[in-house]
Amino acid sequence: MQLHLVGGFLGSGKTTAIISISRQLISHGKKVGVVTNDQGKYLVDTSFLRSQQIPTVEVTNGCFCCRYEDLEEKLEQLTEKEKPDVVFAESVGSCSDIVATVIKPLLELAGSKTPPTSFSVFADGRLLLAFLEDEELPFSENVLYIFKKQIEEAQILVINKADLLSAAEAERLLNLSAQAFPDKIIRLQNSTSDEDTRKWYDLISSNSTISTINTVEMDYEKYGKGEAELAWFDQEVEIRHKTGNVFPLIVDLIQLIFNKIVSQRDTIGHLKLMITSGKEQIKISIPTIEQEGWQEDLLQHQGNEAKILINARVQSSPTELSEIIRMAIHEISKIPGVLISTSPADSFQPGFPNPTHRFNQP
Ligand SMILES: Nc1nc2c(ncn2[C@@H]2O[C@H](COP(=O)(O)OP(=O)(O)OP(=O)(O)O)[C@@H](O)[C@H]2O)c(=O)[nH]1
Ligand SMILES: [Mg+2]
Repeated sequence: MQLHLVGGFLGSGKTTAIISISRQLISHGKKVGVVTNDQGKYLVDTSFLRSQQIPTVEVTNGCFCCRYEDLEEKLEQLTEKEKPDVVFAESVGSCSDIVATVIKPLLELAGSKTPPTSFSVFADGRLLLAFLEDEELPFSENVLYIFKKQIEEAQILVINKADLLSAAEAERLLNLSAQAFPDKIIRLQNSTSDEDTRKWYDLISSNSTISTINTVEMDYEKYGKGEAELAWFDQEVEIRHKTGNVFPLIVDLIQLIFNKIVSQRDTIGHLKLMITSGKEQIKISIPTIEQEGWQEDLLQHQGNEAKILINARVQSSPTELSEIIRMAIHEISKIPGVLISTSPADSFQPGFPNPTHRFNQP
C-alpha cells in the first residue's frame, strides 16, 4: 500500500486533487482510501468525499501531529476494512511541521505499519506569487509564518490553481519558486483537470526519496500564535420554505456571511458548506481569494428544504465569527415563510500545537 501525505494552506486545493485522482484510480479498478483531518468534528470534506463514494476515515479535534495515535489507528482501520492500494491523508490547512511530527514517526517508529511514500504541499498559485514577489498578503505575521513553513518543508511543492494564472504569471512564479526552493520537486497544476492530477499521481507514486526528507526549524511560539489568530466555526443549519425554493435563500445567507467577514476586515482562510437537499449534495467553497461562479452553481438547484453544514475557517476571533454567522442566519429567518433550525455552534481557536512525537534531527 502506498500512503501519500497531502498538506498545504486552507483552501489551496488538497481535497479537489485527492477526489480527482481517487475517482480515476477507482475507475481503473484500484482501491483507494482517504484520511481527512481537522480541528473540528463535523467535516465538510469527509461528507463530500463520502458523497463521491470514496472510502474515508477522519482524524478530528486536532491535527495529525497532535493526534498521531489516532492517525495510526485510523490508518489501520482503513487498511483492514478497505485493503486499499493507495491512501491519501490530507492534513488540516493550519498545520505545519509535518515532516518532524508525522512523516518521520511514520517512517521510523517500530510500530508504524504504514510508512509514507510521498509528501506534497499545495499552495494557491496566486497567493504564492504575491508572497514571492513580496506583496502584502491578507494574513497576520503569525498566520503567514504557518503558510511559509508549510511550503518550506514540502518535498513536492504543488503550485495549484494554475488555470487562474496568466501565462506570464505562471512563468514568473515557476522561476521565482525554482530560485527560492532549489531542492524541491515543483509542479504547476490545475487540480480541476483529471489529466493534471494524473501526472501528479505518476510523480508521487514513483517517489523514492521520502526517507531523505529534512525537518525544518520551527518556532512553536509563533506557530501557536498563528493558529490562535484563526477562528473555527462549525454548525448544521436546516432551512425550509413553506412554499418556495430555498436555494436563493442559501445564496443570500452565504453572501451575508461573506460580506460581513470582508467588511470587518477579517480574512477568510476557507468558508466551505455542504448542502444536502433530497438526493443532492453540493459543496460550496470560498477560499481566501474568492472564485466566481458559486452563486450560479447553487441557483441551478431547487428544493424547498435543505441541510447546510457550515465549516468556516477565518482569521478572526471565535466570538466575532459566531456573531457574524448568527446574525446572517437571523436575517434570513425573518423572511416570511422561512423556517430555520440550527445545531449548537462549535466555535473555537485551534489549541496550542503539542505534537505526540517530534523528530527534530534534520
Ligand atoms: N480553478 C481552480 N480551482 C481550484 C483548483 N483546485 C481547487 N480549486 C478550488 O479551490 C477551492 C478549495 O478547494 P479544496 O480542495 O476544498 O481546498 P482544500 O485545500 O482541501 O481546503 P481545506 O481542506 O479547507 O484546507 C474549491 O472551490 C475548489 O474548487 C484548481 O486547480 N483550479
Ligand atoms: Mg480539504
